[in-house]
Order: sequence, then C-alpha cells, then structure tokens
Amino acid sequence: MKERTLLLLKPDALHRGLIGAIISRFENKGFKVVGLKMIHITKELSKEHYSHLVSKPFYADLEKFMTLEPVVAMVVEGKEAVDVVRLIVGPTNASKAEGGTIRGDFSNSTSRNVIHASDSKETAVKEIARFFKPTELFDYKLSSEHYLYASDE
Ligand code: IDP
Ligand code: MG
Repeated sequence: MKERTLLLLKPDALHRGLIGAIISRFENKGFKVVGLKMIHITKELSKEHYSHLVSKPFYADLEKFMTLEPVVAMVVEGKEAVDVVRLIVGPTNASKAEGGTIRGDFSNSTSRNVIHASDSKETAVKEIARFFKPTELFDYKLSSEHYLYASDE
C-alpha cells in the first residue's frame, strides 16, 4: 500500500512562483518527499517521457515548453500514492478540473497545466528511474506516519 510516484512541476509552475504552494499540497495530505531537484529536460528525455504523445499535433509545442526552462522533479511516498496524487492533481484539461485540485486551482489550460504525475504503478516505477538515481532518493521517518498507516487500512 505504501507507494512512490513521480511529479514534475512544469515550467509554468516555476514562472508563476507556485513551487511552494504545490509542494505544500502533498505535504498537507501526508505524503513524504523522498526526492527533490531542479532539472533541465532535454529533447531526448522529453521524447522518452512523452513517447505516447510524440505523434500528436501538439507534441512540438509540448516539447518546446518542457525543454526551454527548468522543471522541479519530485518523488513522493505514501499510501496509494499513485492514485491519490492523481486525484490531488486533477484531470489533464485544467478547465474541467474541480476546485481543490492543483490543476483546478492553478490552471485553466490543457497544455500549461502546471504539473505532471505518473498515471499508474508501472509508469511510476519507470518514471522514477528515468529522473532519479537510487542515491538521489532518501528514506527517513515522518513524525506523522503514525497517523497515516492505521492498522485497519
Ligand atoms: P497527464 O499530464 O494528465 O498525464 P497526458 O495525456 O499524459 O496527460 O499528456 C501529457 C501532457 O501533454 C499534458 O499534461 C499536457 O501538458 C499535454 N497535453 C495532453 N493533451 C493535450 C492536448 O490535447 N493539447 C495540448 N496539450 C496536451
Ligand atoms: Mg500522462
């Protein structure tokens, strides 16, 4: 039940000074940040990460957007992290995202939707390995973990 998932705070989140506000959402929910760094995504890495989208008409714009400016890459850990993080993030088209989700509160766009999150457990394993070396991931105990893993869940 304890899982890890990958997040990328996209260039629009950095430009708009939203890094702290976004990271707080995951901390407030009880997730533990186990990896965090600023990186520059190359065109090659973009093509690998968005391999399911390279043939789409919007891919050129997506690649330019994701590679021109730095992003913040982050791994969070917690109960059912992959699914719960996707719920906190909201749907791809932020115009349809509910208030209370990150995309619902911070974006009104499909392409500039401030954040990426892995979409399945299998994808999360691949994406964490794509962006983080094992030595860049850290294990420590949150004092609140006691509340997060109740014995009846
Ligand atoms: P996700 O980010 O919610 O997982 P994906 O379908 O994996 O959504 O798409 C990856 C990213 O590609 C989106 O977050 C968005 O930035 C961009 N994107 C997806 N669909 C469209 C579109 O129809 N128009 C423009 N950009 C899109
Ligand atoms: Mg996706």
